[in-house]
Amino acid sequence: TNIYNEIIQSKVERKKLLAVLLDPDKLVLENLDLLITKINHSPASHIFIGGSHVTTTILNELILKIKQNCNLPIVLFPGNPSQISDKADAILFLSLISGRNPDYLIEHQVNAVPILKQTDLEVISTGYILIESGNETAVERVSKTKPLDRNNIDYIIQTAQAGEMLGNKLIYLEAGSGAELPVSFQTIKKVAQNIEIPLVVGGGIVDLQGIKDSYAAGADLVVIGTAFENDMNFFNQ
Ligand code: 1GP
Repeated sequence: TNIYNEIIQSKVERKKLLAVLLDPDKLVLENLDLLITKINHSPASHIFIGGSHVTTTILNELILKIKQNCNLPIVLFPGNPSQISDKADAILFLSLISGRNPDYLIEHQVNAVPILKQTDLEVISTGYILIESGNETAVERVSKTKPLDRNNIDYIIQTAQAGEMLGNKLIYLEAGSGAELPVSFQTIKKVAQNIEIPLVVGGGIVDLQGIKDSYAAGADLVVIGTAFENDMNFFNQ
């Protein structure tokens, strides 16, 4: 199967997608079976795996364990090239196009190529746009970039369109994990109206209404990390 084609197909059919983001740094392996059961009973369509300090050894083990009991596609959402595992199905090949730090625009991507060439991972070019969300988030700290002004929607649109013109296959509007404010309804709406490629939205979405609102605004795929991390019954509310 081709994960990107399935995302496109869902967009055509207006079927909304949901990714649960698992951070290997925060997972307790003993709880994994229960966690997977909860994911299997949730509306999740994808599992994203990523974090700030992940090592490959844990990553391989974790993915293999998930795959034993779960059929959802596993997509890497890496912070740097050390977070690549050939056990996953695909990788969001991110370029932080809201930032002006060459390391996260192209340097890490160049360094990742020799590793990616040794895997069968499906590589999905993703324009990653960090948007100001109240508090300083890990993405901002780690990438040493400034998020885009959340009120300057025109500039956010322009950034997304630049990503699309450069050949990105997805645009990811990111408020940052644990963000105080999620990406605004208006921003999602305007960006969705102005690009053709699928739109991913995440960061700071803490209830089911937030997911619905993001879909209604035009998000094709919503990412939930912290809320599910804090409450395994999040999707059964
Ligand atoms: C972070 O968009 C994801 O990259 C999810 O954020 O942890 O706030 O759900 P949360």
